[in-house]
Amino acid sequence: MIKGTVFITGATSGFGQACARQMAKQGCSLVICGRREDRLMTLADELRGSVAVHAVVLDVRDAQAVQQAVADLPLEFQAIQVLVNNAGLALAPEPAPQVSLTDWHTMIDTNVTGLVNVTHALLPCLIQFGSGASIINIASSASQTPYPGSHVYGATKAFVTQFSYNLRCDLQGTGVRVTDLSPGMALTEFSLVRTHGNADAADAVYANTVPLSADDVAEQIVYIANLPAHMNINRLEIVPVRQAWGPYNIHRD
Ligand code: NDP
Ligand code: 8X3
Repeated sequence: MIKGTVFITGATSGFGQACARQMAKQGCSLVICGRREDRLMTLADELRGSVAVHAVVLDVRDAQAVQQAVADLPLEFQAIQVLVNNAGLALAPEPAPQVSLTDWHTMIDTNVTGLVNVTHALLPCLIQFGSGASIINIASSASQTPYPGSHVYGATKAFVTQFSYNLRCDLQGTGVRVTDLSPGMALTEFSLVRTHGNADAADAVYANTVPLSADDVAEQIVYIANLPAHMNINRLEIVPVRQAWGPYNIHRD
């Protein structure tokens, strides 16, 4: 049962937005973050009809801004029970030699450094909450399944998976749970971002198949956060029925 506040990064779109809406239905008070202020405020206005919402325009890559945002949390939002480390992105689905170093850095800065920034800033709150608290890190099926064009993206998500496991070791005895939630293909703005705004290329990713929806993933987040306090899911990988592994790719002369 969620009695405290749910802190969601990347709430302006996709999983984070769906999660905010579903957590609001559970009656949870929310801290929602993202860089796009207009979207964030629209969501906050929508949800304030039912629950308390604190909206923070935040770039997770900025460690100082993250620390300040946590320091500035109004008293009523300080009992953080659930951290949903969701903000993240893939860039450039092209093969590695064609990808700019800037895109690689942006993925590392967001998916690795940003997630670490938020986790570090909120650990004291989560430990203070203790039994029943959860860190839910959104990794990806790409953290364990290599594929062409995943290069740094999949590697950042492998970091998220291993960081989740390692955190569990260090949080033993605190009651704080850690889960790596790893979705496969899901229809959000993810592919639009990945293709640098190429709508046709993004639509092609989801054409003639049935991806997960943002709500499918948000439901898993709500489920994990609501588990009895003595239970921890270490890793939960969810994929569409239509997504399965391929064989090794053989290069032939
Ligand atoms: P979306 O693009 O729809 O949402 C991404 C969210 O991350 C946005 O709210 C965006 O907000 C936020 N974000 C990105 N960069 C930053 C930043 N520097 N600081 C703060 N917020 C940021 O994609 P998804 O909902 O699909 O992605 C959510 C997570 O799920 C990501 O970590 C992604 O890697 C992962 N994932 C996605 C899958 C998919 O197929 N869709 C599958 C597996 C995992 P804003 O731009 O306003 O800052
Ligand atoms: C996103 C899922 O399959 O595009 O993490 O890597 S996939």
